[in-house]
Amino acid sequence: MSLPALAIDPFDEGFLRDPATHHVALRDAGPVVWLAPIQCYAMARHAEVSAALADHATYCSGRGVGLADFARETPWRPPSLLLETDRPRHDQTRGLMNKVVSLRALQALRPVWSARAHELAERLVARRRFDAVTDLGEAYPMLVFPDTVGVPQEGRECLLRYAAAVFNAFGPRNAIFDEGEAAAADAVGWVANACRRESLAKGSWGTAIHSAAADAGCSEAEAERLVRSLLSAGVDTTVNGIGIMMLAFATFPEQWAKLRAEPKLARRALDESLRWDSTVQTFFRTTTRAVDIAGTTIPEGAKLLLFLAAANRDPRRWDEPDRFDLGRPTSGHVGFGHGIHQCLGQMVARLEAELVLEALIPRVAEIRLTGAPVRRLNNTLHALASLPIEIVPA
Ligand code: QZP
Repeated sequence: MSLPALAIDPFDEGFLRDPATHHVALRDAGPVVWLAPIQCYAMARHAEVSAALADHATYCSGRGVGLADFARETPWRPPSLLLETDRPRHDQTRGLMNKVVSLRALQALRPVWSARAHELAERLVARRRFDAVTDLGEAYPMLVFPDTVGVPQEGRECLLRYAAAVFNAFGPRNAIFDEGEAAAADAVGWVANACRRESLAKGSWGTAIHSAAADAGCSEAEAERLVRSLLSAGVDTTVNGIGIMMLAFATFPEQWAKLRAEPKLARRALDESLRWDSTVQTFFRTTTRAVDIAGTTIPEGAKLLLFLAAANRDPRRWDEPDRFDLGRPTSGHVGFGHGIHQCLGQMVARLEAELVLEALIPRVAEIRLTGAPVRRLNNTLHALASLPIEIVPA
C-alpha cells in the first residue's frame, strides 16, 4: 500500500470555512495520508484516530500537540504541564488537577451556575431575538467560569483573546496564527498575572490548584502554569461548544421538540453536538518510534495530525453521521479526545451545556435562525462569531 499524498492544507481559509466537505476526501483517501503543504501525516477515520489517541506511548504529546515540534522549535509559550507532557509527569499533574476539577466540586457549584443560567435565559427570551454566540455562548461561560477559577474581575475580556491565540498556535504560522498572537499580546500578560496565587480568590479552583500543586512538590511557577491550563482550555471551547449546540438545535428543529418532550436528554446534548460538529477540530501527536499503519510506515519523530471532527462523522463508524440526533449513542466520539489526555474539563463543559438547556427548555418553544451563522476562523476550533436567532416563547 502506498501512502496517498494530498495537496490539502487543512489550515488554509478554504478548508477552515468548510471543513466537513474536505473531511470526506481525507477519510476516503486512506487510513493514513501525507499532507504535502504542511509536510505531515494525518488520520481522519474514526478507527485510526481513536487508536492513535489511545496509544500515548507511540503517539506522544511532549513534543507539542500543534504542528511545531518542540524537539526542534521553541514553543510560543512554556509548554502545558498537562496537554504537552507525557507519562510519568503527566499523570502527576493530571492527578492533582482531577482532585480540584471533580464531580463533587461541580455538584457544589450547580445551584449557583443554574441560577445564572436561568437569569440569562429570562433576559434573552424576553428579547426574542438575540445572538446565540455572543449573547449566550460567550456570555454564559463568562458568567460562571472565571469566578470559579477565581481570576480578577478587571480585564476578563482578555480570556477570550488569550484562548483564541492558544488554539490558533496549534496550527502553522499562517496569518491566522500571527493575527491571533498580535491580538493577544496584552492578554498573555493578564493571564500570567491572573494565575498567581496572590491574584486568585480565596476558596477558588485557582487557589485549590496552588495548594494541591504545592503538596505534590510543584514549584510556584508550575502551579501557575496549571491554573493557566484552565484558562487556556476552559473558555473558547465551551463558548463555541454552546454556540454550535444552539446551531444544531436551530438546524434540526425536531430535536428541540424531542428535548422539550424529554428534558433529561439535556445531559447528552453536548456530546451529540460535539460528535456532529466538534469544537476542537484537530490536534497533533508526534511518533516516538516507526509505526506501521495498513502497510505504510510512519517514521519516528513524525508529526501526525488527527482529525477529531472527521472521525466523529466517519460513516464507517456512525449511521447517518451528518444528522444531529439526541437519540443516538454517542459513546466513542472523540470530541473530548480519548485516552490519558481525554479532556479534564469535560464535566464542566457538560454541566454548562446542560444548565443552559435546562433554562431554555421551559421558556423556548422554537429556535429559528434569522441569518447565516458567521464563522470565526481559527486554526483549531470550529468557532462562530455570530449566530443570529429568534425564539418563539413557550
Ligand atoms: C488547550 C493547556 C483541545 C485541547 C488542545 C485544549 C487545551 C487543553 C489544555 C491546554 C490548552 O493545558 O494549556
